[in-house]
Amino acid sequence: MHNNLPAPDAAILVGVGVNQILSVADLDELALLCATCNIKTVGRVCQNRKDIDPTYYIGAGKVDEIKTLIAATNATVVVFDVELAGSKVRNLEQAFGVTVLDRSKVILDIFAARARTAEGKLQVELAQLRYNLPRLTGANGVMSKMRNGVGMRGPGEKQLELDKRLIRDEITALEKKLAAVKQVRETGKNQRRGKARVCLVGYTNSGKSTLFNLITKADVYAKDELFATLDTTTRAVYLEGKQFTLTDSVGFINHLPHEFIRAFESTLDETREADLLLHIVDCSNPHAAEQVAVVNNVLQNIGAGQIKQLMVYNKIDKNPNFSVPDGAIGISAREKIGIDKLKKEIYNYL
Ligand SMILES: Nc1nc2c(ncn2[C@@H]2O[C@H](COP(=O)(O)OP(=O)(O)OP(=O)(O)O)[C@@H](O)[C@H]2O)c(=O)[nH]1
Ligand SMILES: [Mg+2]
Repeated sequence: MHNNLPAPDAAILVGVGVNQILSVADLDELALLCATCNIKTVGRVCQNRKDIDPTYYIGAGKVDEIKTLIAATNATVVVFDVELAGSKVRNLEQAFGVTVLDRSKVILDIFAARARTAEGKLQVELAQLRYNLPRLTGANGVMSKMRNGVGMRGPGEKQLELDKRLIRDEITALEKKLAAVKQVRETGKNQRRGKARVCLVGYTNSGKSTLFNLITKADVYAKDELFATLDTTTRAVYLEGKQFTLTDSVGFINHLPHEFIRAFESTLDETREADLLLHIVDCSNPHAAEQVAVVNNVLQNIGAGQIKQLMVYNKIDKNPNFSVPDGAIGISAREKIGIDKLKKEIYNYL
């Protein structure tokens, strides 16, 4: 027996553009998500098509091409940058002979590894169960990814029905637990009543926690990785005699699994009930404009689309020529540039 850490999984990433043109460069973000899960990218494949293949999502020719690539690269997993139905995962695994994951699964796994607080853990567990439920099958092959043991038992309709019922029961139990945690959170909220609430929102890795720590002198985990923050932290801030609370929370990403939005209901409550949103954008990211649209879309979805936003373009040190749009502010949370101006804007709003 060796004590060595397991070798990272080697993955082939697959992008599928349905009625849109994708290139392998569009798989950069998925590669980063995979790296966060200790999955190394060894190959990238894209296919653009008019519609989804009913068996494999991608065409049979592409399936063969990927099979060859798996053999050539010794890949142990194939990761699709789309959400796959359970039946397609099954068909693809049969064709490839290795594990098949989709983007949502990777994101949920990162969340599971990151959750720290009791509430965060419950929320992730709930999201995972909701993701797993429609994907449960009677098959219990070695490639089954039901890691919590449920669904690992034998095939057969009866067993499957039983497993589904177990999961549904577990979902109900988790929902109850979360409701209790939410009650405690509400009490905390009452104590903060009367103070204006300011919330940091933005794409993952845009610098929310770095700015939060700078303004509140807190010590929230901030790192160059996707979804460094999962739990919500709120601190009181005093600004020249005026008081407000500042909240740092989970970042958003393109194609956020919808299970996430439902499960993170209570975390997202903080955002929904904010008086002002500081929308943090990484202006050094080439996809900054797209990321702003994604964040606004999620805010719409969670019912926070109407809240007043102050656009804050961060990491200006990395992109000094960036032209900050009217009404927005350019800052560097790390190099402490533009922070006084930002505080002044917040002050004026209060
Ligand atoms: N160059 C530069 N890097 C920054 C700046 N602000 C933050 N960073 C870096 O960007 C990375 C992400 O910062 P975080 O504060 O963790 O970002 P976040 O928005 O909280 O990310 P998640 O919690 O993962 O959603 C870290 O490596 C920071 O050091 C900045 O103004 N300039
Ligand atoms: Mg963070």
